[in-house]
Amino acid sequence: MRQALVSLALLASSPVSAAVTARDAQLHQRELATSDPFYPSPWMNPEANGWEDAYAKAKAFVSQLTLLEKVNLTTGIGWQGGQCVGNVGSVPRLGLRSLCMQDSPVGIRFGDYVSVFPSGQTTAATFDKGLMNRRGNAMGQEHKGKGVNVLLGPVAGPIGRTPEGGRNWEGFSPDPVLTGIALAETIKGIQDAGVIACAKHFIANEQEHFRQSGEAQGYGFDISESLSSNIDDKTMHELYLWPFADGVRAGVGAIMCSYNQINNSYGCQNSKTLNNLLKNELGFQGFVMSDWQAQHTGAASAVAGLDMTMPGDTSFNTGLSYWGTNLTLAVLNGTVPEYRIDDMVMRIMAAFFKTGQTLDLPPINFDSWTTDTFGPLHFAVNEDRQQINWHVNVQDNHGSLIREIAAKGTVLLKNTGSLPLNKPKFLVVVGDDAGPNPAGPNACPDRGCDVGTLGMAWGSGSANFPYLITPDAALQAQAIKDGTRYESVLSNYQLDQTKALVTQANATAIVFVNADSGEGYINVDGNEGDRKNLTLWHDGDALIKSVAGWNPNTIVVIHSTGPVLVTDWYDHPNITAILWAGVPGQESGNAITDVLYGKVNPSGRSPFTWGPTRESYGTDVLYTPNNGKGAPQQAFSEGVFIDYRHFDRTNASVIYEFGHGLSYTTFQYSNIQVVKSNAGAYKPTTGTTIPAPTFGSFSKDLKDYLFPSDQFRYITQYIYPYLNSTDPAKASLDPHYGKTAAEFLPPHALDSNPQPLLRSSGKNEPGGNRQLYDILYTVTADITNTGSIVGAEVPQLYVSLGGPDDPKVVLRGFDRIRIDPGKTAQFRVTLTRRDLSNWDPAIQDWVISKYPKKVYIGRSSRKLELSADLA
Ligand SMILES: *[C@@H]1O[C@H](CO)[C@@H](O)[C@H](O)[C@H]1NC(C)=O
Ligand SMILES: *[C@@H]1O[C@H](CO)[C@@H](O)[C@H](O)[C@H]1NC(C)=O
Ligand SMILES: *[C@@H]1O[C@H](CO)[C@@H](O)[C@H](O)[C@H]1NC(C)=O
Ligand SMILES: *[C@@H]1O[C@H](CO)[C@@H](O)[C@H](O)[C@H]1NC(C)=O
Ligand SMILES: *[C@@H]1O[C@H](CO)[C@@H](O)[C@H](O)[C@H]1NC(C)=O
Ligand SMILES: *[C@@H]1O[C@H](CO)[C@@H](O)[C@H](O)[C@H]1NC(C)=O
Ligand SMILES: *[C@@H]1O[C@H](CO)[C@@H](O)[C@H](O)[C@H]1NC(C)=O
Ligand SMILES: *[C@@H]1O[C@H](CO)[C@@H](O)[C@H](O)[C@H]1NC(C)=O
Ligand SMILES: CC(=O)N[C@H]1CO[C@H](CO)[C@@H](O)[C@@H]1O
Repeated sequence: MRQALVSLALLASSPVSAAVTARDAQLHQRELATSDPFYPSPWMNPEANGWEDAYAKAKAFVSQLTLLEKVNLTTGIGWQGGQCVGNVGSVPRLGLRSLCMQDSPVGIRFGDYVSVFPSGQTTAATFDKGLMNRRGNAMGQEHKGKGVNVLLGPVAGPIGRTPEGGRNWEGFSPDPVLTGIALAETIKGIQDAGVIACAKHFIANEQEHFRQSGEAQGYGFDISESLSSNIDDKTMHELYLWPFADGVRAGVGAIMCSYNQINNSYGCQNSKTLNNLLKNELGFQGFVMSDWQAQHTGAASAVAGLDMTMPGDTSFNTGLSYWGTNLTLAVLNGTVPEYRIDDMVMRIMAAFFKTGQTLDLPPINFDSWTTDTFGPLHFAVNEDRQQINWHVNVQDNHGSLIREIAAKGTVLLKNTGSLPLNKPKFLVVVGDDAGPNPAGPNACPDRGCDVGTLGMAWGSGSANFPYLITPDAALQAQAIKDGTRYESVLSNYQLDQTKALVTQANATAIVFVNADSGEGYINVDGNEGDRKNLTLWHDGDALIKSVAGWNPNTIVVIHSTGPVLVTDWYDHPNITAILWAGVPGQESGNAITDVLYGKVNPSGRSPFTWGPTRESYGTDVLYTPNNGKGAPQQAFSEGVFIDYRHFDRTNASVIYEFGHGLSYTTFQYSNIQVVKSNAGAYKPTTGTTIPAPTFGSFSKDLKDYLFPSDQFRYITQYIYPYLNSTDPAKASLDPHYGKTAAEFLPPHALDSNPQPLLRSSGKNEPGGNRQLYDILYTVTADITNTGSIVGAEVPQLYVSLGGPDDPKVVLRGFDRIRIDPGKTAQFRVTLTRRDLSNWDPAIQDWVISKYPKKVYIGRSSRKLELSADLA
């Protein structure tokens, strides 16, 4: 079963449980979704734009490598085998140490003296490209300073198909254009700092439940395969793949394939998604790395496009690998063609050189598995005690950037005039979420609890706080400065004490509430990664309603990993302001104080819709297996209609729409202008690739691949490229060893001839056909600050593509513009061919439909004050 490559094989072997429910039986009656094979795996293009120098350097290096050294670079050394969350083998002969892969998208997981940045989702809410870039760059610098080579972020999968999705906060927004821009800016920032970015998780990794069968079994679900995300080709292109195209165009060096299956073929061996979509159509030149234990086959994953396996062992700490020894054997016996292993290593080393890294790497100066200064270099097996932590402080002055992003990512959802605060007479701050975790900000491993203020959500996407400024601490400091009387009740349940305070004359009440989520391996209060509901935690609704019942000036601040239901109280007359402060990172309290007091005039915009009920979103996590013991089937039948596209489809009412956010000043929109450019007609790409190149040569004598005998220091459980025996079947430890390539590889998997280019791909341009990015229109509008204080506005441009199957409008551009009172600024967006196209599955290309198109500019997805035809 594990060797099944083509999904049909998997289908054929899917056990039908006797206890299937009626619904399950129905599912079995129809055919499960399948994924078409696409082979051979594309090899690098020496002329790919932006990669030419890197290619030349990689070629010079890879040409010197032996097969064993090549295999070393593709295979992790095993879980907790080295200092980072992932390490590959080294090339001592040429002076290259083990490359270090490290979480996370908000900082350095398991690091000390590191910063904790606002979440991706909070950063998206700034709608500020410059801040997205600077955040990426600052995180890149911190990783660089610790000796990390690959930063495992940013995230575009999940994109946020369902608001309950546990890891949505790690990504940016359910809108693909906002996510695509944020992903690209973060990648550029990280890679400018000299570290490879790894965009993840590719692709359709939209929920935590059932992402790995083992994890699901741990929760008591009897399934043997991971969830399958079943997506049609049009939805794939117009929604889920879109941001990754921006990432590839930005030059991302690595992409992580995901745990889930796509159309019943695993993310790390799906030749359609990896070979066809990513490497061929998008022209991705970097390397594909597996998520941790997401690899399920050896040769099959190699020919399907996987380039690096993480953390290298078949499952944690087996000491065995699908690659390592097995990859050496597979190349020697011809199951994996020589050009494929060469291409894997070319991709890894090209990404390495492209980001300015050199062979004389500084040492890794931290350890993921202990904060002790001295400890085992190989933690899993407690071997080689030495200094492993140098406690290098890499924070620089990133705290001020973190504060700025968190403040500018805070969304003022409602304000009837109580904000900004100006030396209030008496401030009462209420709620668990205003205070500290009494056990410390890092008390819960990987932030796997919801105690105290929500500065960071849980899972591998977290990092250790160097400090955490709570709202209580920062607001109290401000109060003391202002001569404001200040009291706080840092609990949701001290209602008598709370009432006694907020009913006093002159009291302004600020209620802090939250809702948390995270990665599937941690269960917090019955939330197995994904949220089990969309309500506030710790009876937050009851607290808000109580306080608002007692106090006429109640301000609510929400920290959360996505939308929560505010339906019961958002229009309460005593609730004078509501703010969403996302997941802000270490400067939480300072950032919210800046906004509440008007030191930062709010300009954050909601990167998702606030629906009235859970059901109103039209999508939800699949919480119960629906395919017997086989892979649960998640049909993405809503197509591109997620979030605001869904609500707009039926003109359904929402509480706060996508793109909504208020300011302390006012803006007026006027004077939309559309200028058409002459881009010429679209020309499909034609021609072929070069034939598959190989670099260097290798011996076919198995004796040359045995473990080095002379004084070789063998580390227990370590994954090596070597053989234990010149009998390949013995060396592989695989009872089925000897199956020929023809027996288990699909047609063309070994083909090294020049391959036809796809019409939608670039000749030499990563990201797709160059002409998809031709500018067809430039749209401008004037934005005037009609209030009396300086502020930033986030004008948004939406397009109606006009067809019966198209969303009412789709976001295509935005900016965050600071405008002085009384002054006018110009908002300008260029619209590309891709922006105005639909994916046509029949011709396999982007096409501009015949339907009339319109452009809208406004302050949110539902406040579209200006419009014009795109003629
Ligand atoms: C999944 O199946 C749908 C329906 O046949 C197809 O349109 C789509 O391209 C497939 N996607 C993948 C990745 O196999
Ligand atoms: C492979 O990597 C291991 C671990 O870093 C190292 O000990 C070994 O020498 C490397 N093998 C080769 C052939 O370079
Ligand atoms: C080789 O791969 C097979 C699975 O394909 C696995 O059972 C075996 O343990 C691996 N061998 C080694 C030496 O890691
Ligand atoms: C080649 O090696 C791979 C990896 O160990 C193994 O799975 C396969 O059965 C081998 N095939 C032949 C023909 O020896
Ligand atoms: C404080 O409360 C008293 C009693 O209600 C009222 O007279 C006074 O105007 C209030 N002062 C402020 C600054 O709100
Ligand atoms: C929703 O989940 C949270 C967190 O587990 C819990 O505190 C809350 O009580 C739940 N809400 C409802 C209405 O069950
Ligand atoms: C608003 O607050 C006042 C106390 O100032 C209270 O009497 C009133 O009932 C509250 N309004 C609502 C709708 O709860
Ligand atoms: C959508 O709803 C709004 C507000 O309820 C209403 O004004 C508008 O006419 C509706 N539009 C359509 C197309 O139904
Ligand atoms: C996979 C495997 O068989 N590994 C063995 C190779 O040889 C070393 C040294 O003799 C053993 O310790 C490994 O277990």
